[in-house]
Order: sequence, then structure tokens, then C-alpha cells
Amino acid sequence: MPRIFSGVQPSGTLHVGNYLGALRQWVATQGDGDALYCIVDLHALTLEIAPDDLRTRTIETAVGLLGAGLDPDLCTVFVQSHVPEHTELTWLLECTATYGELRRMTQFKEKGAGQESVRAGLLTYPVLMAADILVYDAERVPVGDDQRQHLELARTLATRFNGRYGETFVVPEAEIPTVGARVMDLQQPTRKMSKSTATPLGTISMTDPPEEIARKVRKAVTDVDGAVAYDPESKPGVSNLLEMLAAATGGTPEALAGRYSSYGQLKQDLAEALVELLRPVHRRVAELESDPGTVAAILDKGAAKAHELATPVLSRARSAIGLTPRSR
Ligand code: AQP
Repeated sequence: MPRIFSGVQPSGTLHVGNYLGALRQWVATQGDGDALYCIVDLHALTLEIAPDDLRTRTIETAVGLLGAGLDPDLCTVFVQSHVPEHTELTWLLECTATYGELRRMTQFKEKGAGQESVRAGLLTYPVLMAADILVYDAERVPVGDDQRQHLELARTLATRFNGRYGETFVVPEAEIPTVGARVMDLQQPTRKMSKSTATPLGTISMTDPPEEIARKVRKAVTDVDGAVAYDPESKPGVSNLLEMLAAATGGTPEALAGRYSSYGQLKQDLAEALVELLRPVHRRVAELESDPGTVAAILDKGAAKAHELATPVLSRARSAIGLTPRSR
């Protein structure tokens, strides 16, 4: 059974980018192996977040994952901070990583830009992410394109640790979808759709009602020349719409472009496709919101299973690096 792992930060409301780039793949492959999906609450501490918001968003994110279709009978859904092995392994890996390679991470540069004071955690969280993955011997990691560089770091750290201390970690592989891997903001289509830096009209939340989805798609930025063509460099707005439509309905954005002669029809079809795609998600989210006890029980069971899987891997790493075991 291949081990599969991925995570999502409770840093805001889940959006269509998260759904098309990651969650949909998680749901599709949850039965392929021993799959673990994690709400990475510790990652959310790298930027300012009020304690009450973190608590609320952690549960909302769990509801979103289950609403997207994760089935606790097929996979393990849990909260990162409920399994302390992640943070303990992080320290061993921080002493394997270098300052230079962390400083070069694009997300560190982007999220730290313009901030008066940057949290040390913003620099080091890619190592926490490596620990999240390596502590489960995960072979496959389904993520969106923005996580490609972090995945590469996880592979580098696993390989370096194995080279220094002997075979300890499985070296994971990223699984990035061919379409929908980088959904862009509808108002600023050269920036990715994002939870924490959302523009109100540019981000479609996974739980936006149909009329709101249609309104945001209608107002999406395109170009003045009116031609429907897939060219992310020179026509980022319309290319993003085509990419989303391809991800939602199948086919390629290039082939879809040939079917449209106006932005209006493309926007109408995209809005309808997204509404249809998200309809079952909305229904399940509404059911789960009215049943917080079930969500809490799923997370408790998930944490117990995750802890069981993480314990032997952490012991292996501790022993390999030379930490003395307690005698009793
Ligand atoms: N715009 C996107 N298009 C496609 N995939 C995306 N993902 C995120 N944004 C897009 C994928 O969703 C998964 C969970 O993301 P995350 O919570 O780890 O945070 P992130 O990658 O930093 O994305 P966000 O949603 O923009 O959050 P914030 O604003 O907090 O940074 C990942 O697999 C990610 O690739």
C-alpha cells in the first residue's frame, strides 16, 4: 500500500484553487493507498492569526476537507498539532537544512516581503512541511504547483539525512495535476488565488453560493482585444478562466479556447461548471456544519492513527542521528 500524505493550512477559507489543485486529487486517490490528509495548523502560525480565528478555521478546514469528499473510512484526516512527532522531527531536519536553502524559498520571499518583522517560523516552515511528509514514510504527495519547491526541499533533506546517517526516510514524489495546478486570482491573474492574500472578488471560496460564483466569474479581469486564446504569458486573465474550465470539465485549455468567440459565453459556461462541481461539496458541508461532534470524533480517530504511524519513523530518525534512548 503506497503511503500518501498532503496538508492544508487553516489560514483562511478554502478556495477553488485549493479544490482544483489539491483536494480533488486527494479525494480521487484516497483509496489508492494508506492516505493521510492533515490540517497543518502549526503552519498557520507563521503569519499573524488571532487565536479564536485559528480555532474556528481549523474546524472549518476539517469540514471543508470532509465536504470535498474525503471519507474517514478510506483515509486518515487529522490536525497536525495533535501529533507532536511532526515538531520533534522538525528539529532533526532543521539541523539538516541550511539557512541558505531556506532563505531561497519563493514563498518565504513573497510572504515576508514588505513585513516589518518576519517570524522565524516563516523561514523554517518548509522544514516542518518536510517533517510532515517524512514522518509517515510518504511516497506520494499530491499538491498544487506552488508547493513544488517545498517538495523538492523535502526530497533534498531526506536524501541528505539518509546519506549522512544511513537509510532512514522514504524520498517522496510530488504529484501535481496537469491542469488546475495553479489557479490564479480572478482580479490579479498574475498572482495565484490565495487564502491569506485574497482579493475579495478575485477568490472563489469553495462554499460561495452559486450567485456569488457567477458574479465573481462575470467580473473576472480579461483583456481589451476580446480574443479567446490560451496564452498565460500575454493573456493571463482569459487563460486562467480556460484553465479552470478545463480542470472542471475535462479537456485542455487550448482545445476549449477554440470553442469560444466571446468572453461572455466562456464566463457563463465556467460559472455553471463551477456551480455544478461544487454543488455536492456545499451539501456535505451543510450536513457536517450541523454535526460538530462527528467532525471532532473523525479528527480524534485520525490523530490516533497518525501517531501510531509516526512513532516508529521518529524513533528510527532519533536513533540514526545518535540521540540516546531513555533507559526506562
Ligand atoms: N491557487 C492555487 N491553485 C492550485 N492549487 C493551489 N493550492 C493552493 N493555492 C492554489 C494548493 O492547495 C493545497 C493547500 O494549500 P496550503 O493550505 O498549503 O497553502 P498554500 O499553498 O500557501 O495556498 P493558499 O491557499 O494560498 O494559502 P495561504 O494564502 O495561506 O498561503 C496545496 O497543495 C497547494 O499547492
